[in-house]
Amino acid sequence: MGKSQSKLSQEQLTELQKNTYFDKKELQAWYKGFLRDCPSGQLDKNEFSKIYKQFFPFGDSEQFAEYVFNVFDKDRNGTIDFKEFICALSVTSRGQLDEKLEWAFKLYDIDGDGFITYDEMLKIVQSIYKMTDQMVQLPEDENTAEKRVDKIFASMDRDKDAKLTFQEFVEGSKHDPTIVKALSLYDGLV
Ligand SMILES: [Ca+2]
Ligand SMILES: [Ca+2]
Ligand SMILES: [Ca+2]
Repeated sequence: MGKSQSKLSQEQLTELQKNTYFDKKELQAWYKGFLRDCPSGQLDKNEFSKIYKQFFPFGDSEQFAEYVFNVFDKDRNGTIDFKEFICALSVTSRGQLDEKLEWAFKLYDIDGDGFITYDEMLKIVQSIYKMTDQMVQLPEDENTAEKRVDKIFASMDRDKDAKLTFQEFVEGSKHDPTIVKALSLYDGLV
Protein backbone atom coordinates (compact mmCIF):
# COMPACT_ATOMS: atom_id res chain seq x y z
CA MET A 1 0.00 0.00 0.00
CA GLY A 2 1.13 3.55 -0.67
CA LYS A 3 2.82 5.22 2.23
CA SER A 4 1.93 8.84 2.40
CA GLN A 5 -1.03 9.34 0.08
CA SER A 6 -3.94 10.74 2.04
CA LYS A 7 -6.67 8.82 0.25
CA LEU A 8 -7.06 5.32 -1.07
CA SER A 9 -6.92 5.05 -4.83
CA GLN A 10 -9.85 3.73 -6.83
CA GLU A 11 -7.93 0.53 -7.38
CA GLN A 12 -7.20 0.02 -3.69
CA LEU A 13 -10.80 0.77 -2.82
CA THR A 14 -12.11 -1.81 -5.22
CA GLU A 15 -9.74 -4.43 -3.88
CA LEU A 16 -10.54 -3.71 -0.24
CA GLN A 17 -14.25 -3.67 -0.91
CA LYS A 18 -13.92 -7.16 -2.29
CA ASN A 19 -12.00 -8.36 0.75
CA THR A 20 -13.89 -6.65 3.58
CA TYR A 21 -17.41 -5.85 4.74
CA PHE A 22 -16.81 -2.09 4.59
CA ASP A 23 -18.12 0.28 1.94
CA LYS A 24 -16.06 2.97 0.20
CA LYS A 25 -16.94 5.70 2.63
CA GLU A 26 -16.06 3.61 5.64
CA LEU A 27 -12.81 2.50 4.05
CA GLN A 28 -11.73 6.08 3.39
CA ALA A 29 -12.66 7.05 6.94
CA TRP A 30 -10.70 4.16 8.46
CA TYR A 31 -7.77 4.97 6.19
CA LYS A 32 -7.76 8.55 7.37
CA GLY A 33 -7.87 7.41 10.99
CA PHE A 34 -5.16 4.83 10.36
CA LEU A 35 -2.82 7.45 8.91
CA ARG A 36 -3.58 9.82 11.75
CA ASP A 37 -2.53 7.19 14.31
CA CYS A 38 0.25 5.95 12.13
CA PRO A 39 1.53 8.48 9.58
CA SER A 40 4.05 6.07 8.07
CA GLY A 41 1.27 3.69 7.05
CA GLN A 42 3.09 0.82 8.78
CA LEU A 43 1.88 0.12 12.29
CA ASP A 44 4.53 -1.44 14.50
CA LYS A 45 4.10 -3.40 17.71
CA ASN A 46 4.63 -0.38 19.90
CA GLU A 47 2.04 1.75 18.18
CA PHE A 48 -0.39 -1.11 18.10
CA SER A 49 -0.01 -1.66 21.78
CA LYS A 50 -0.70 2.04 22.37
CA ILE A 51 -4.07 1.66 20.66
CA TYR A 52 -4.96 -1.14 23.06
CA LYS A 53 -3.92 0.99 25.99
CA GLN A 54 -6.54 3.55 25.07
CA PHE A 55 -9.22 0.91 25.39
CA PHE A 56 -7.85 -0.73 28.53
CA PRO A 57 -6.26 2.14 30.40
CA PHE A 58 -6.34 0.41 33.78
CA GLY A 59 -5.09 -3.02 32.85
CA ASP A 60 -1.88 -4.28 31.34
CA SER A 61 -2.74 -4.86 27.70
CA GLU A 62 0.77 -5.14 26.34
CA GLN A 63 0.98 -8.90 26.15
CA PHE A 64 -2.46 -9.42 24.66
CA ALA A 65 -1.77 -6.68 22.13
CA GLU A 66 1.35 -8.54 21.09
CA TYR A 67 -0.56 -11.77 20.42
CA VAL A 68 -3.24 -9.90 18.48
CA PHE A 69 -0.55 -8.05 16.56
CA ASN A 70 0.83 -11.35 15.29
CA VAL A 71 -2.54 -12.31 13.85
CA PHE A 72 -3.05 -8.91 12.21
CA ASP A 73 0.44 -9.07 10.72
CA LYS A 74 -0.50 -11.66 8.18
CA ASP A 75 2.74 -11.68 6.21
CA ARG A 76 4.73 -11.59 9.47
CA ASN A 77 7.01 -8.79 8.39
CA GLY A 78 6.79 -7.04 11.76
CA THR A 79 4.40 -4.24 10.78
CA ILE A 80 0.71 -3.97 10.01
CA ASP A 81 -0.17 -2.13 6.82
CA PHE A 82 -3.63 -0.74 6.14
CA LYS A 83 -4.77 -3.75 4.19
CA GLU A 84 -3.83 -6.16 6.99
CA PHE A 85 -5.44 -3.84 9.50
CA ILE A 86 -8.73 -3.37 7.74
CA CYS A 87 -9.09 -7.03 6.75
CA ALA A 88 -8.59 -8.14 10.35
CA LEU A 89 -10.96 -5.45 11.57
CA SER A 90 -13.55 -6.54 9.06
CA VAL A 91 -13.45 -10.11 10.35
CA THR A 92 -13.38 -9.25 14.05
CA SER A 93 -16.12 -6.65 13.83
CA ARG A 94 -18.41 -7.82 11.04
CA GLY A 95 -17.34 -11.30 10.07
CA GLN A 96 -19.57 -14.33 10.17
CA LEU A 97 -19.20 -16.49 13.25
CA ASP A 98 -17.13 -19.03 11.31
CA GLU A 99 -14.70 -16.35 10.14
CA LYS A 100 -14.39 -15.00 13.65
CA LEU A 101 -13.65 -18.45 14.96
CA GLU A 102 -10.99 -19.02 12.35
CA TRP A 103 -9.43 -15.75 13.39
CA ALA A 104 -9.68 -16.59 17.08
CA PHE A 105 -8.10 -19.98 16.45
CA LYS A 106 -5.10 -18.27 14.86
CA LEU A 107 -4.79 -16.08 17.93
CA TYR A 108 -4.79 -18.99 20.38
CA ASP A 109 -2.61 -21.21 18.20
CA ILE A 110 0.45 -19.14 18.95
CA ASP A 111 3.00 -21.28 17.11
CA GLY A 112 0.67 -21.87 14.18
CA ASP A 113 0.95 -25.66 14.12
CA GLY A 114 -2.81 -26.22 13.79
CA PHE A 115 -3.45 -27.16 17.44
CA ILE A 116 -4.14 -25.09 20.51
CA THR A 117 -2.25 -26.61 23.41
CA TYR A 118 -3.16 -26.06 27.05
CA ASP A 119 -0.14 -23.77 27.47
CA GLU A 120 -0.98 -21.68 24.44
CA MET A 121 -4.50 -21.08 25.66
CA LEU A 122 -3.22 -20.34 29.16
CA LYS A 123 -0.89 -17.67 27.78
CA ILE A 124 -3.67 -15.92 25.90
CA VAL A 125 -6.16 -16.15 28.76
CA GLN A 126 -3.56 -14.86 31.22
CA SER A 127 -2.92 -11.88 28.96
CA ILE A 128 -6.66 -11.19 28.72
CA TYR A 129 -7.00 -11.38 32.51
CA LYS A 130 -4.11 -8.98 32.95
CA MET A 131 -5.73 -6.54 30.59
CA THR A 132 -9.25 -6.64 31.98
CA ASP A 133 -8.25 -7.15 35.59
CA GLN A 134 -10.16 -4.33 37.15
CA MET A 135 -13.03 -4.18 34.73
CA VAL A 136 -14.74 -7.53 35.05
CA GLN A 137 -16.10 -9.51 37.95
CA LEU A 138 -15.51 -13.18 37.34
CA PRO A 139 -17.39 -16.10 38.83
CA GLU A 140 -15.59 -18.19 41.46
CA ASP A 141 -14.82 -21.03 39.08
CA GLU A 142 -13.21 -18.71 36.52
CA ASN A 143 -11.38 -16.23 38.69
CA THR A 144 -7.92 -17.40 37.68
CA ALA A 145 -6.62 -18.03 34.19
CA GLU A 146 -5.86 -21.66 35.10
CA LYS A 147 -9.41 -22.31 36.26
CA ARG A 148 -10.79 -20.76 33.13
CA VAL A 149 -8.56 -22.78 30.83
CA ASP A 150 -9.31 -25.96 32.79
CA LYS A 151 -12.96 -25.27 32.24
CA ILE A 152 -12.53 -24.54 28.53
CA PHE A 153 -10.52 -27.71 28.02
CA ALA A 154 -13.00 -29.77 30.02
CA SER A 155 -15.74 -28.74 27.64
CA MET A 156 -13.84 -28.42 24.35
CA ASP A 157 -11.19 -31.10 24.36
CA ARG A 158 -13.41 -33.97 23.41
CA ASP A 159 -10.75 -36.64 22.92
CA LYS A 160 -8.82 -35.47 25.99
CA ASP A 161 -5.44 -35.26 24.30
CA ALA A 162 -4.71 -31.86 25.89
CA LYS A 163 -4.85 -29.95 22.63
CA LEU A 164 -7.67 -28.52 20.58
CA THR A 165 -8.15 -29.07 16.89
CA PHE A 166 -9.96 -26.43 14.87
CA GLN A 167 -13.01 -28.67 14.86
CA GLU A 168 -13.05 -29.03 18.65
CA PHE A 169 -12.49 -25.30 19.00
CA VAL A 170 -15.36 -24.40 16.67
CA GLU A 171 -17.85 -26.71 18.31
CA GLY A 172 -16.83 -25.62 21.79
CA SER A 173 -16.91 -21.91 20.97
CA LYS A 174 -20.44 -22.12 19.73
CA HIS A 175 -21.35 -23.03 23.31
CA ASP A 176 -19.15 -20.33 24.83
CA PRO A 177 -19.47 -17.02 22.96
CA THR A 178 -17.17 -15.17 25.39
CA ILE A 179 -14.18 -16.65 23.58
CA VAL A 180 -15.10 -14.87 20.40
CA LYS A 181 -16.21 -11.72 22.15
CA ALA A 182 -12.86 -11.07 23.75
CA LEU A 183 -11.35 -10.35 20.36
CA SER A 184 -13.07 -7.34 18.93
CA LEU A 185 -10.63 -4.49 19.06
CA TYR A 186 -12.95 -1.71 18.02
CA ASP A 187 -16.18 -3.40 19.03
CA GLY A 188 -19.03 -0.95 19.20
CA LEU A 189 -17.10 1.76 17.41
CA VAL A 190 -17.57 0.50 13.90
CA1 LIG B 1 2.66 -7.10 7.67
CA1 LIG C 1 -0.12 -24.57 18.53
CA1 LIG D 1 -8.28 -32.71 21.48
